[in-house]
Order: sequence, then structure tokens, then C-alpha cells
Amino acid sequence: MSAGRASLVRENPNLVLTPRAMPDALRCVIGLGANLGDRLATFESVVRELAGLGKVTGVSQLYETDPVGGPVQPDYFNAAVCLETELEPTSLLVHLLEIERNHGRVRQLRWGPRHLDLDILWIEGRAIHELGLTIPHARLLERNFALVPLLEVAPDALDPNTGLAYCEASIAGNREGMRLRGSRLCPPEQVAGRSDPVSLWSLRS
Ligand code: A4P
Ligand code: MG
Repeated sequence: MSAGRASLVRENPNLVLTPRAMPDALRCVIGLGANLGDRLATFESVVRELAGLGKVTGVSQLYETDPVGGPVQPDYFNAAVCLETELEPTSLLVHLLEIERNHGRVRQLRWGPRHLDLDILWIEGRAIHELGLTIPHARLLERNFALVPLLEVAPDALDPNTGLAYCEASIAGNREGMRLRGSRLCPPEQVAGRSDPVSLWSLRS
């Protein structure tokens, strides 16, 4: 068990943590965003594709969110997936960029509309500041549409730079601009290895 998880368990004896599925793997949270195309179909396909990179251990609820920054653009769907993977962070990013490309992502405008955005929001115990890769994601603590789903799949997540428990962050309970659009239907273990469409969320109007 990592130092962060061990101290969290010590300080919160009633907290139940899911056992790590792959003890040598990195526990990562990937943020999903899309505001073009069939957003639900894209997300359901992406979760299956992520299951090909390791073990999907958690999928958040599905949120529709007001766009933040950039030009006038449609509302987003946002969600988060917890993935245990043996890939190193830079290789993980390369795979995510490929998945984005396969879903029609074209980069034209910063914070512009997109068929799919996959961000590595957090990796347990890792702080990375490299050209082209910053972990935790540089704006994680400014964006409730990223932090709220992250906490659903990794409620014990700590900031590797400061030791702050993200659940204590000021925006952790702030759902302004976020509407719950889908409750999760399918447990993550049913996603792995499935190539057929699988309904992960039941949509609410
Ligand atoms: N990069 C660096 N660190 C990372 C990381 N941790 N994960 C680099 C993924 N990529 C990372 O990203 C540009 C480059 O960032 C990548 O090539 C990679 O090398 P991008 O996806 O092309 O650009 P972006 O998404 O427009 O920029 P960025 O900075 O990721 O933007 P954000 O902060 O993700 O904002 N409003 C709502 N409601 N919902 C959204 O999902 N998303 C954005 C994008 C704006 N407004 C939004 C949403
Ligand atoms: Mg991005």
C-alpha cells in the first residue's frame, strides 16, 4: 500500500478502500470530455478502449457541464475513469492521444469544441513536469467538472505535490454548471474485454 493510502486508512479507520487490482501498476484517473458528435456513444467506446490499456477499476457518473473558457460552444459531457496500468505515463499519454485521434479529435483552437478530450488528471504518488506532460493536470483544482468525477473513482486521492486530500479542496463539493446526466449502470469489471456496445450509464433528461 502506498504511503498516501496507508496514512489515509490510519486517519480514517472507517474508510473502506477497494483493494488494488494490479499491485505493481500505477493507479491513474483519466478525465473524459466531449461536446461534439454522439457524446454518450463516444464515452462508452472510450471506456472499452481504456480497458485495453490496463484494468478499469472505476467509472464515474456522467455529467453535462457548461463550457469553461474558449469560444461559444456546446455543453460538454464529462466523466472520469480509474485505470490501473503498467504503462509509463508518457506511453499512456501516447495511447490516449491515439484514442482521441480515432474519435475524430482535430486540434484547431485552445479550449475549442472537441469530439473527445482525454486528460491524465492524476497518477497516484506521481508529480510530473515535463514538456508536453504535467501531472496532476494543471487545472485540476480549478475545474469542478474534472475534480468531482475524479473523487467518485478515487475518493482517497492526494495531491502528490502538497499531500492535500482532494476531497478537502474548496471546489470538491461545488457542482455549479454541472448537471447529472447519467447514473452508472454497469460495474467496471463488465467492461473489460467487451467489444460489443455496453450501456454504462442510464441517461436522465
Ligand atoms: N498535456 C500536458 N499534460 C497533460 C495531461 N495531464 N493529460 C499536453 C493530457 N495531456 C496533457 O492538450 C494539449 C497538450 O497538453 C497535449 O498534447 C499534451 O501533450 P489538448 O487536449 O490538445 O488541449 P486542450 O484540452 O484544449 O488543453 P488543456 O490544457 O488540456 O485544456 P483543458 O484544461 O483540458 O480544457 N469545459 C467543460 N465544461 N468541460 C471540459 O471538458 N475542457 C476544456 C479543455 C475547456 N473547457 C471545458 C472542458
Ligand atoms: Mg486535453
